[in-house]
Order: sequence, then C-alpha cells, then structure tokens
Amino acid sequence: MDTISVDLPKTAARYRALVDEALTVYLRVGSGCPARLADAMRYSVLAPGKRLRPMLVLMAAEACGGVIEDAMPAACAVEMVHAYSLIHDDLPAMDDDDLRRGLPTCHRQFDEATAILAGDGLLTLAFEVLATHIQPGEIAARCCAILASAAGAVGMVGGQADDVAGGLEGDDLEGIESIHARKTGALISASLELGAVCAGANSDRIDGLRRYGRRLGLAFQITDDLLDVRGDLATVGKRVGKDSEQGKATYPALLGVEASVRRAERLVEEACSELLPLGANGAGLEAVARYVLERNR
Ligand code: GRG
Repeated sequence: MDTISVDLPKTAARYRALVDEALTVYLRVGSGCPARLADAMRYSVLAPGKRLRPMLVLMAAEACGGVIEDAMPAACAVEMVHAYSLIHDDLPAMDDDDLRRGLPTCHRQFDEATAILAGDGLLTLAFEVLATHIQPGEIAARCCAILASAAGAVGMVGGQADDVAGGLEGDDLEGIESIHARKTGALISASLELGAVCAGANSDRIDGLRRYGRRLGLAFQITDDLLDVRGDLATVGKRVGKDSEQGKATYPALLGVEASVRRAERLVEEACSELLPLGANGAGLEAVARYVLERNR
C-alpha cells in the first residue's frame, strides 16, 4: 500500500465530534422514559471513551466508497451495544469496578438496578436505531443480523460467559483466543462489516474487512491485557492490575510481555495486509491498526 500519512488524532477527533452529535440526538429518548434511566444511558454512552468502534464503522464505509451519513446509525448502534456491555461488565456480579472511562461506573453513579436497566435500554435502542434509520430496509435487516450475532450468545455474550466461568488452564492459548475473539473481537469485526454493508460493498470487500477486524480485535485485546499489566489508572481510566489479581488467563500471563507484544505486532501486520485491495482508501484503517500497538488507554 502507498504510505499515506494520516493524522489519526485529528481524524479521530473529527469522527468523534460527528458521532457524539448523532448519539446525543438518538439518546433523546421519548417522554415515556424515566428521567433517571435516560440520564444513566446518556452518562455511560457519552462518557469520554475512544469511540473506536464507531470510527471503524465510518472508516470502513468511506473506504468502500460510501458516505458517513448512511453509516452513522450503525456507528451509533455499535457504540450503544459497547456501552451496555461495559455497564454490565462493571456490575458487582461481574468485575465489580468503580471506575470506567475515568468516571464512576454507572452503578456507582446511579444504582445497580438503574445500571442494569440502562444497559438493557441501550442494547434495545441500538436495534431500534438500525431498524429505523438505516436505508433501505434490506440493508437495515442485514445490519440488525450482523450486530445481533456479534453481540449475542455466539459472540460477545458467549465470550463473556466463558470468561466469567473461568477454568482455563494457564497454557490454553486456543481457549484464551476463543474467548477474546468473541468477547472483544466480534464487535470490532462487526463494526467493519457494518460499515462495508452500509456502503453497499461486494462480498470480497466485506470478507477482507471482516478478516482485518478479527485480527485487529485480537491485537486490541492483547494490548488491553498489556495495559492491565503496565498501564496507569489515571491514563487508562479504569483499575489496572486486576487480571492478575483475579488470576485471569491473559496473553501476558501465558506468553509473557515481550511475546505478547510481538504477537500483537504480527496481528497488526496481518490486519494491514487485508487492506491492500483498498489502496489509498485503506490508509485510515491502517493508521488505526498501528495506533492499537501504541495506545496507552
Ligand atoms: C457484559 C455482555 C457483557 C459483555 C462484556 C466489553 C466486555 C464484554 C468486557 C469488558 C472487559 C474488557 C476490559 C475487555 C477488553 C477489551 C475492551 C472491550 C475494552 C474496552 O473497550 P475500549 O478500550 O473502551 O474501546 P472505551 O471506553 O474507550 O470505549
């Protein structure tokens, strides 16, 4: 691929402003929604996360010749599902965390019941947004199916269930990878697929972006594990060191830090090679993949 320099911080800020504007509109839920529930939903979604997944949706759409407006409902839907998963992951029944995105977690800021319901409300709203705002209806139905399968029992929820159940042997690389591919990778890969589908891309393009997404998702999870080992709370915005505290099977625990870094680097190279058919249009996605190796939050 020609090396085209992308100013990722600037590009990300531009996407982020557009995404947050659209999220704010979609989060104006009807007057039938209790104010406290609406506040909790907005609190968690609009908190200062990286907006990685919506950015991937929009970049994939543009890389396939589509326009941002057509893919924005899908970008917002993915971020709503992501925010729901974080709210539920932070609950006492799961990770029992006090801090998320540098702020008190939803159940700490509100209360446990409100946090559970805010997650439920966001998951449901995501599909309402897709069904109502993606055009034509046939593409909306495809988007609903893609997001449901990535987020559901064979995807993120299933990966989380296996992770919570534990029981992996310390050397079970395949087991760890299977959990991460579903828990983290499925939604990241779906983000790419959604963007491509909204842009009307052909099946070869969609498959290539899905493969890029799978590798990126795994690399992202490895760097997440590494941040838990060597990141600091103030920058990461959540508690660090908890994986080893809880005896979780992670890449650094299994492979060591150096080998984990090398594995993430190899995955990013493989991800980038999937972008070759896009030529210069893949430059933004390549910059995101390289950023994953350098991220400190
Ligand atoms: C509760 C159904 C359910 C699923 C939870 C998302 C998840 C599955 C667990 C979160 C645990 C975790 C730390 C996973 C590692 C990767 C990950 C999803 C990190 C958070 O995503 P970022 O870094 O967060 O994109 P921001 O806040 O920037 O959006």
